[in-house]
Amino acid sequence: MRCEYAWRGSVRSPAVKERQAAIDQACRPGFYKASSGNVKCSKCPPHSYTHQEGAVHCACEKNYFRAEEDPVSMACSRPPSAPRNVISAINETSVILDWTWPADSGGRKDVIFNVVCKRCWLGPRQCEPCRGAVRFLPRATGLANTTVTVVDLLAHTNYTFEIEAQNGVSAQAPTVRQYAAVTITTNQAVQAVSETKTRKIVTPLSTLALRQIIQLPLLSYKTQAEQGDGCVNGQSTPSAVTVIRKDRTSRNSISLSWMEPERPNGIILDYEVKYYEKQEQETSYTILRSKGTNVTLNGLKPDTTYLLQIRARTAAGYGGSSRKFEFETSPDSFSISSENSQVVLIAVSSAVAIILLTVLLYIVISRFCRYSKSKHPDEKRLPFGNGHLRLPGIKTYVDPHTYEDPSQAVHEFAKELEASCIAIDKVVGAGEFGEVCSGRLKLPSKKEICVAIKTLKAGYTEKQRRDFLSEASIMGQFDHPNIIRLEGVVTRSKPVMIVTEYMENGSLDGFLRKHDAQFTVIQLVGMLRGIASGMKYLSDMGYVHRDLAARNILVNSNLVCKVSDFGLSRVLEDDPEAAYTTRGGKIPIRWTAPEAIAYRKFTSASDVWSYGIVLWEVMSYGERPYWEMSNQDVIKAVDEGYRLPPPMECPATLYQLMLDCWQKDRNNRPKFEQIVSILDKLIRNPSSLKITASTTSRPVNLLLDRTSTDITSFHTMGDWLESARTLPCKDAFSGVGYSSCDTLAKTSAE
Ligand code: ACK
Repeated sequence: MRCEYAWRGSVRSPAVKERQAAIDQACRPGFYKASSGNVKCSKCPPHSYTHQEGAVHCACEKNYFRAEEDPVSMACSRPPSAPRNVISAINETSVILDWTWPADSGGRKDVIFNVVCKRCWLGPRQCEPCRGAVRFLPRATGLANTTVTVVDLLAHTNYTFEIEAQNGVSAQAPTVRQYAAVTITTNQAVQAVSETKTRKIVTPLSTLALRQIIQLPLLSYKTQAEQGDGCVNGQSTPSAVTVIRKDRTSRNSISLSWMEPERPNGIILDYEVKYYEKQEQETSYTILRSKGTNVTLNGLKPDTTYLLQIRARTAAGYGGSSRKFEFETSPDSFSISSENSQVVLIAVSSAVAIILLTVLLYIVISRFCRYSKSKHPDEKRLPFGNGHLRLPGIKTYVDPHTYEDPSQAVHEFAKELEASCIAIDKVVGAGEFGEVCSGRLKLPSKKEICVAIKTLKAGYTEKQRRDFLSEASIMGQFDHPNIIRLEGVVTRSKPVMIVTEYMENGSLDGFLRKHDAQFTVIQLVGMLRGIASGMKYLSDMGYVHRDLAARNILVNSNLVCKVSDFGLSRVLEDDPEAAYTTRGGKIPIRWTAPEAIAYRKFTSASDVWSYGIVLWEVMSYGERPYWEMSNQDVIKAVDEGYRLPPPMECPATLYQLMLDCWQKDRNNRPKFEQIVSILDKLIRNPSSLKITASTTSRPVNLLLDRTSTDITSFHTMGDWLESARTLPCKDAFSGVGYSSCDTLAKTSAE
């Protein structure tokens, strides 16, 4: 009001005069005025310009446009970038395509997707537009959501789907098509045949036959490495299988098992096992496909040498073939057949004798050897190494504390590296004992690799040095794609260092927070599967982690998650989450099972509880478990039967798995082996992930034996506790129809 008055008045302030002058004047370059009259010149909106005076609008910069209906005051925009992370889940002759929003929407909100279907032939790549009955649900063009179902495809046929992103200005840049493509085959066996040569016999393992193919996207995230330190893995297909073991041989069959490739670079969908008679020189061979890491080759000739190669397949394709392994079937005289009962008798009695001898040997050795002073007081172990006996076929974790001289343990399990082979590039974090750096390791006649280097800061005590190196003694005993790999240690010069493989995306909790809501459920389940597989390996080795949490999982550039943090003193000293309990121990309360908090009962089953918390952290993109509740309140609530509610949009199947991991009775929790197989089944059957916990009635055991409410309504811990006290129990988990791991496995298998 006062301003208006001043304008009308005869005496104008300098500011008012200036403004009036701006209105009266023609606009300067860089400014425009859409209508003449009493309006001020406006600055050109983003991505537009004027070079002349008196402009009534601003022209768009190169490669930027304005849609017809865009006002001149709107920023110029451009077509979106391509959709990302396309996933296809095939079910016989239909496929569900799922993708994520383009990284760049071009500065507009009106992004839509069009799906183009092409039928392709292998060999010289030829495609033609899909004809006939192929149907898209809801439709092929103008999709606002990031999913489409394509039905009525032909069986045994290759298709390429191009998913194009468009916005209101795409029509103005018709030459730039921004699309992501995915190629699928509606029948797995046929695709395999086309890759073999000469006489081919493809034998899908009937019980293991893969009915669905999931094509995970080539995962690539901008990493620290890509930002400048040159540490990019660059590999997308799995590395070669290097360890193959013969388990059993008979006249006509050989059973084999193998280790997962060292770098799976994604989820392994299956393995191709190719074998042939050595004397046939690969002119005729058989191919088997196996979902697991073992296979039995049947129908072989007695006393014959076979050559065999294995390669793993992920969504990125086949990895390199293993070298050729040679195996022989037993000669006729070794056959165990019903006609030769005498041989059977001899074989059985020899086996019994061997078992008895082994047991006897074990008892004698147990008497003489000191039991391991394990860090798990309830779990006694037979030590080996350090002059102790190794029992063949049993690989068990050895507690470095069982060594009188712990530095001996380091040298038994970790390779000593020359400091001159290590180049430190930059500091990436801080550990309990010193800095964590990224760098490179170049060993003689080996390729340079990227590494993480943990250093021991100057002025350490002997105990600190021992504790620091104990992590290497533990890590050095493990060899698994989901466990952080130790490259070696530097102990003979200063600074003392532990060198491990480099994980470009750092800790999982931070990584998830940084990429909030950016992954598909399948990607998250893929990560969780990796963690479960690493934990299965640790529990098989008899190692109890005690501090499994997203902050102790590292992620590489291929989204492979690896369990880390194996320091002996770690749980007591290192973890900022660890708090003192009434019994004096220091424990990361929110991640720890009640029996471990109450009476220090740390077992693989308590690790499973922690895994359930990691599952919750992953599905909530790094949310803090139990939010702002105090440790004391968490202990009390968990003890009273309260459990964390499902994270937003969490599939019901995964929430059920969490609840199973949080069973009060540790014997009722699933084993890591079961968790791996449950997650595998979910990955192979993505529709089982479609029902979210927030859209179903609550699971029966959300609050164990307490009453509760619909889980949709929990937004804060307060809501959850409040409703838990007041509202009546609702239906059981009707949408999914299971309430334990066994039934979960069954449901997802179906
Ligand atoms: O979340 P971050 O970046 O990942 O910060 C922590 C920090 O060091 C202290 O632990 C990072 N870090 C630890 N080990 C590795 C590794 N092997 N590769 C890459 N980063 C690592 C961790």
